[in-house]
Amino acid sequence: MPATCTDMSTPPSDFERIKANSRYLRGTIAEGLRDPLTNAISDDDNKLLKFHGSYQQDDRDLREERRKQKLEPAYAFMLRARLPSGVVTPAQWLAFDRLAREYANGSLRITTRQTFQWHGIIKHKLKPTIAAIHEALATTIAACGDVVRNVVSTPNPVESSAHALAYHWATRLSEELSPRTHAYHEIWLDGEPLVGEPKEEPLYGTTYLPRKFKIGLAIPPLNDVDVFAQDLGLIAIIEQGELLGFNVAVGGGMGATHGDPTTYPRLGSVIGFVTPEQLLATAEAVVAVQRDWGNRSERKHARLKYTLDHRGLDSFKADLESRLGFILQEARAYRFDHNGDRYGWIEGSDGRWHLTLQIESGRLADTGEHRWLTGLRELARVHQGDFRLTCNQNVIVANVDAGERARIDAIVQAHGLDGYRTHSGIRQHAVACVALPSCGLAMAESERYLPQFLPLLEQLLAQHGLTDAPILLRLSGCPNGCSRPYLGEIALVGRGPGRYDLRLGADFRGERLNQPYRENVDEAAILDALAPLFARYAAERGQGEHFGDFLVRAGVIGANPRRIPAEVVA
Ligand code: SRM
Ligand code: SF4
Repeated sequence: MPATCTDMSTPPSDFERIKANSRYLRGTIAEGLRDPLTNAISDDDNKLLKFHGSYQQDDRDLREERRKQKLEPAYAFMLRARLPSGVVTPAQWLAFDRLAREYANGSLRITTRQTFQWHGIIKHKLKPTIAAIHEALATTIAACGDVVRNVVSTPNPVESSAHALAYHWATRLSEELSPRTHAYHEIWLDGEPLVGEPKEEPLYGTTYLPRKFKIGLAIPPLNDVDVFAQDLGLIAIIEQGELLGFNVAVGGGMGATHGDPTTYPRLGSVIGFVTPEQLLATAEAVVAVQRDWGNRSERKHARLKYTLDHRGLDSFKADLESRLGFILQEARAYRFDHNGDRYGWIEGSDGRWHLTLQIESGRLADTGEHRWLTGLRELARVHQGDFRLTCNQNVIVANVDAGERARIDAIVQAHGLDGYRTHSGIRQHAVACVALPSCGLAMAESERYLPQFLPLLEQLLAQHGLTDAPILLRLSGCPNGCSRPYLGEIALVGRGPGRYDLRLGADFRGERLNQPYRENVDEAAILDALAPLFARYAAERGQGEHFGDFLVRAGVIGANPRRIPAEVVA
């Protein structure tokens, strides 16, 4: 029995008590928001607040100084929207941009799950911010918490009719699996307070899920959502322009804890194929099995990946099929080419155009030479189509008439948003998580380190004529893996200030995990380790061979066992 297994007679964790007693996520959040004596809310409410899309944080740059001055930490709230498939209308963009400038820290942050985060909202501004998001016809409910999160999907639904259908299904999933509690309306939108005991949540019950649950839908050949990093990954099977259905992959996840081998990143296992008509029932049943089987004693072992490894894939599938009343079909063949974004203009099948811009670490702000927040606001003022956020933290100006392209290009250029044209291969494929100063779990810098680290790598690569080599670089400030670093050809995972684990050798398609290469090293040691590998890659690589594949073929690192069964990869 794997070490992750916990005796199910172990009492539930404290978090379970908090959920059960919360009257469907109400707790005393409303009262806490009104308390003028502190900028914080209680610990219990803070746990419930996540289900409403927000985290209490404190500015870690100021923590020590405020402690010395015997002041309360600089508390503020992070807020995350729930935007299925990352679709944002220009009107929504303008509303979100205003909130960033008026209530948050002056930036909008595109996340690795194609939505927006606002940082630095002080307590009494949280309610008006959420109300304004609601007015803009969006929501923050279930953007965090032990529920099905924002459903992500290949972010270019207007590229073909099959893409549009995939978007339709991702949105349906997001709606169907949303919590039903009225607490959100009561607390944030001045909805009528409930009298008596609530009777809600047919799927989730009073204790919701044991842990967060993520769903992603990919359309081959693009794996731009990293479908195997999802609790439930769906691979659209399209033949001759027709959406036949979806391969189902379960048990993906990235999070781990340093020094604890009972926690690990895992790629989803493909267990079969369902038709579009079977999709909602299947997703709901997968969620229900995890609801009933997941570990509610030890949150570290509560994700679906541990449930599967503990109970066995076969018994999971058997229970799933008995709940569904049908057998999953054999998984269909598919092939992914890559998991990055396609920069620049692309024409859709209906003759409309889509422009993907690179936004370093997804941070839209006006800093230094960058005028990116303003640039996107200017685009939103004139753009007639919509925007799509990507899981690589970028943005697509989507659905543009051919005649409008020049006007869009001019705004892009005027605000320095056209870097995608000239960026090195590694810069185009770099993703960094937020980390310091807002993330309470960060052990090292990530987003703020990327601008320092990238030029050093670029210099090394240039020495070997590798400036254009597309290499997936992922930085995370801790092993939770919010940038999906275990799927980077090169990845840094934070250990402590200025120190990282260097991991190497994932593939370019999101189908193979990387391996540790150096542990707990500083910048100099990272560059020393990489320099000879770049030299060998330049000299010995095969035609079109990617860096991660080369490292495995050359025996620099062992191939991490691939959990995607070879027979379904065409
Ligand atoms: Fe994450 C926790 C930021 C995508 C795995 N993540 C956090 C928190 C909320 C820290 C906390 O719990 O106090 C971070 C807030 C930082 C801040 O100041 O904004 C945070 N995660 C992010 C974002 C913003 C990273 C980014 O740079 O874009 C991403 C928001 C996604 C969204 O819009 O929903 C983000 N997080 C991810 C991903 C990637 C993905 O889902 O594709 C992962 C890995 C996949 C997975 O879930 O396994 C991820 N975040 C985690 C974990 C580890 C979970 C685990 O199973 O162990 C934590 C910690 C936890 O849950 O206890 C975490
Ligand atoms: Fe924070 Fe760690 Fe996630 Fe980075 S990977 S945002 S440091 S929790």
